[in-house]
Amino acid sequence: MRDAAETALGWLRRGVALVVTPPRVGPFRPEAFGSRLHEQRTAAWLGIALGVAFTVCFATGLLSDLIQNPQPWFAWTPRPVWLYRVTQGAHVLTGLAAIPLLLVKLWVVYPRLWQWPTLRSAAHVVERLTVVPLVAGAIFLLVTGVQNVAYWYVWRFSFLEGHYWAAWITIGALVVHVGAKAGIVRRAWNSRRNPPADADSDGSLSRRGLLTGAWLTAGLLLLTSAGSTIPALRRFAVLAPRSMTVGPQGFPVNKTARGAGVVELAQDPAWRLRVEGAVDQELELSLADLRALGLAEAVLPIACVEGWSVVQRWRGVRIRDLVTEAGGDPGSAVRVESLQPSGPYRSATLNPDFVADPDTLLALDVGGEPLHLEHGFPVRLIAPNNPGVLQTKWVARVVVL
Ligand SMILES: Nc1nc2c(c(=O)[nH]1)N[C@H]1C(S)=C(S)[C@@H](COP(=O)(O)O)O[C@H]1N2
Ligand SMILES: [Mo]
Repeated sequence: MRDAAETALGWLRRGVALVVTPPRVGPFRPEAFGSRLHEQRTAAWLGIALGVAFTVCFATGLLSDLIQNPQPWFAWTPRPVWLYRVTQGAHVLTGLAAIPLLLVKLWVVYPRLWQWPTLRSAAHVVERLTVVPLVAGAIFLLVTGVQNVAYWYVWRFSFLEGHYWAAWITIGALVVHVGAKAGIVRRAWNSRRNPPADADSDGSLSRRGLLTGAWLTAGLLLLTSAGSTIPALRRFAVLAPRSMTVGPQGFPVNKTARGAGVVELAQDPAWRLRVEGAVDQELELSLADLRALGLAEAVLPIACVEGWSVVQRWRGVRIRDLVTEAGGDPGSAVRVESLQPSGPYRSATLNPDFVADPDTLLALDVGGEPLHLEHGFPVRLIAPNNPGVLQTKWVARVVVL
């Protein structure tokens, strides 16, 4: 009994000793991480860049989510027509640029994992613990984002839900982290005019060299990816999974007709567009009937959530004309439904601003020819400033709400 108590006390003493004095082995040796590059100012500058990238990425991602899942307090607008193209391009590009920055940052700070004493105060404990969701969340977001852009759907969970909740967790942890590191960041910022001497006479990589390398890598990644949404950069877009000019009628296809299960339905000569919900009338219109209504023209982008976008010249029937034709109120909202039997993007709801917009079309033609089956033949929705996922292809029904 006494022996046991003594053994326990011995263990306790050894435990306390271990917490107070660091073991002097492996990564715990004081000289284990000799490089000057593992220092606070480098970490702070990378942190500032990552903070900006993740904030832009978070805000644009949240916006995209809101547009796709509208809330009572939020109404997206059809003007300016290019806005979603810009915000979603920024979402994907800031995420991509964050990849090399995060890797360099983790390399700069990882020696701190072995710092002694591990835990100094309650605030320090909280700060340390939030690093876990911060790093795990950031890596999760960047990896799943890249996989999604590359159509590499390997997860068992819903990408949208996983990405959405990880974003909230990461941004929450980021706020705590920025709060804890504000002093270090401020010092780095204030010393930007006269940075401390960067003795690189020994020929090893300097602090400035490391940072320049990080900015250049991020820049190169942007340059070689942004061409899927910025036409001027198209010829550099070697890393972009989709080219703006490759596909039927000279632009990409997201969901194929076969993938959507509409190959036969869309080419059936008996196809009619049904317009429902207005008073008690119900219209059934053939392609010839639609052409006879008169076609309007609009030059509008398709802006996919995956970051690519492309502007095309569309011709089609104005949605608001269809609503009036069916005896409906032009101030209504409208749901557009596809022939596609199932899938999350088989229908889209247009709020009254979109219905009223003269550029919101059920398009029959693109680039001067009838739509290719892959682009939504016989008719597809094309609306200004509308996310690609809501530009419903192979439309069967328009419901006035
Ligand atoms: N019915 C239907 N329409 C759809 C989709 C879909 O899955 N089903 N995908 C959308 C997505 S994600 C995009 S980006 C655009 C792309 O249009 P495109 O394939 O003609 O380029 O179509 C949209 N229309
Ligand atoms: Mo898309």
